[in-house]
Amino acid sequence: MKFQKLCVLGLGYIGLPTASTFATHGVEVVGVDVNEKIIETLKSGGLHIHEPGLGELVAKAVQTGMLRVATRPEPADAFIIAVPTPFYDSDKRADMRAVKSATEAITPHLQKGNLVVLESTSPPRTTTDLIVPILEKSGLKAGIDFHLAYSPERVLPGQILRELIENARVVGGITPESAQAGYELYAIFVKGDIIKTNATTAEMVKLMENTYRDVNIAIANEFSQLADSFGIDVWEAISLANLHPRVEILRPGPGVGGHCISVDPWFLVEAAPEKTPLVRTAREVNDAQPQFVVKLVERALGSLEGKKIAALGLSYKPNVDDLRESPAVEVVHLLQGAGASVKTFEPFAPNATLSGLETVSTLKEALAETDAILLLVAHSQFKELDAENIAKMMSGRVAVDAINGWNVKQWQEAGFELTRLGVGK
Ligand code: SAJ
Repeated sequence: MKFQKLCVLGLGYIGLPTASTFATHGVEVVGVDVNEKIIETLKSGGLHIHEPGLGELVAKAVQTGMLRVATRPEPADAFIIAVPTPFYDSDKRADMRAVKSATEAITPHLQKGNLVVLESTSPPRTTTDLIVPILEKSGLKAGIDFHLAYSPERVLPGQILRELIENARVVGGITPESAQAGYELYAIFVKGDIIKTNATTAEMVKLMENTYRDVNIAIANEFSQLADSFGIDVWEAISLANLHPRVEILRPGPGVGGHCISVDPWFLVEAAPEKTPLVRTAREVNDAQPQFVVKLVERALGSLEGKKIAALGLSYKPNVDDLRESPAVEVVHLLQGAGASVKTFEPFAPNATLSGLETVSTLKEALAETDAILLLVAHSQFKELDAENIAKMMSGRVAVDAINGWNVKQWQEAGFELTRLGVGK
């Protein structure tokens, strides 16, 4: 198939890099977002998200005239849907409203021979059961008059531009011809293998990948609680267990955050509640981990009431600025709920304002007159902190390390009583 013009719906962490990459590979791209602010920002040469290298890529795509942005789709050879699929907090069901309305926006422009690809992470059977009926309102038949495929995105935030091109890509078509059309579209820039399958398998692949990771982190977190009870060091035990050639235990921590791994397993639970006891329990174990961190801090300080704590890190993982679903934020809320007064410092988002949180923009401000220092995110700059220096900046000598980022000896020598997650006495 020839793809001269492409419409990408949703200009977020996935859509914008995808649109720009196609544009810099010779395809005319219209990037669509319903958020007018985003469109204005992009039109004026700005960027609404942070991702290394993305600014330069977008600028290049725009300057060559191959990328335009708009609030509505227009006729094209192919359409890619890359809008968010969050979940409803109340019952953890997938919120498919953005996918639905993006699909509805394509329908009037759909022509014979077009290809539509859904990239948004979605519950199994979304492509066949939700997307097909909406697109067929055009009067065209899916799989006969137009191609339809699902292709999950598997890039890691922070490395999106490289992984977009190099990662293996799964393309699931509602017919073999649709899978082939999807293959030809991504072959424009993907250097990794492109594997064809059916749409529902491709949907499951994405959910299985992130659920696998969630379950594996859950067992690491459960081990951290067991180690605490049995008076051993989970970090030592994990490194010894990992000497086994077929064992690879992940890292415990304050919980699992981000907009993917802490969300996607719920799509499986929603789709088959009676068949997912393990998946559900893993989610619950990871969601309970912030509470465990709070217990550690309480143990270290005797009580939390009226105590002053400096919390280091708010992002969902090291060296990123993304605060979505972050367990660190949850820990701070819980500490405050238990009567502590917490100052938070997030060097990757120094100006972030989060409701109910006291954020400061320097370490010095965070530490002034505090009883305890709490490490929540393993940012490189936090791991390298000098304990002697820290001691001079705060009044207390209590340190809690929730992610195994600090050297025990160094902190003890600086006079700290160091409590570590997963290390019992
Ligand atoms: N975490 C741990 N212990 C570990 C590893 C991670 O507690 O040993 C925590 C992190 O701190 C973080 C969360 O898990 O809070 C998730 O972080 P991550 O780095 O594992 O993954 P994400 O959410 O940044 O990106 C994932 C990736 N999926 C997999 O690795 C299977 C990525 O490839 C996907 O594209 C992305 O989800 C997505 O969009 O679904």
